[in-house]
Amino acid sequence: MKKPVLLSAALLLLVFVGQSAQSNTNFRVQVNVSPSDIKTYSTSTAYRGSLFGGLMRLKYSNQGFNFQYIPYDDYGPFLQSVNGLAGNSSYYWQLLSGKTPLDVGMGCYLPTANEVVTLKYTKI
Ligand code: B12
Ligand SMILES: *[C@@H]1O[C@H](CO)[C@@H](O)[C@H](O)[C@H]1NC(C)=O
Repeated sequence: MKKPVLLSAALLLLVFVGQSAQSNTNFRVQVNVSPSDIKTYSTSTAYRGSLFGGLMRLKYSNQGFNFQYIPYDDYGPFLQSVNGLAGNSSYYWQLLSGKTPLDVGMGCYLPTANEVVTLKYTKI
């Protein structure tokens, strides 16, 4: 007698879990200007959101992080400056996950939970 009730409750729960929004992805951003000038920040992006989203949230979170970008039609935003330090003809802001350079820009990259994404001021 109680079984159909339990079964419907279980089905409702499954439907709810299946359709509910997934939680945000928390990750960290390390700004590496030089070995003696490294700062780490915490941020988040939407579920399967972009690194760009995480940097925008970080900028708005008043942790003292700022950045500027140049939009490119094909590849999305190019990271031009971080905390006032801009790239030029000899240096650029390289994007890495741990020690591995990303093979896409910040508009295409989807950070995973607890990942450390590094923005490294690097000689071209
Ligand atoms: C040269 C080059 C660079 C140079 C550009 C400056 C220079 N000295 O010329 C430097 C070293 C700065 C660079 C950096 C990066 N690059 Co690059 N780059 C290239 C490359 C080899 C040629 C581009 C080019 O000269 N095109 C010809 C000119 C005439 O066209 P253009 O539109 O004016 O080219 C400009 C844009 O391509 C822009 N650019 C270059 N790389 C990137 C990356 C992104 C995300 C954006 C938005 C713009 C951009 O700079 C070019 C010169 O002004 C291409 C691959 C290829 N063979 O096309 C990869 C390529 C465009 N880069 C790529 C990547 C991933 C990056 C980085 C994210 C790598 C990293 N891990 O840090 C960084 C950008 C980080 C940031 N600050 O946002 C990817 C983009 C893929 C994608 N879908 O996002 C490509 C396709 C290589 C790949 N992995 O397949 N890059
Ligand atoms: C690029 O910027 C770096 C860091 O500010 C500076 O040391 C370098 O001289 C600049 N290079 C050019 C070509 O402007």
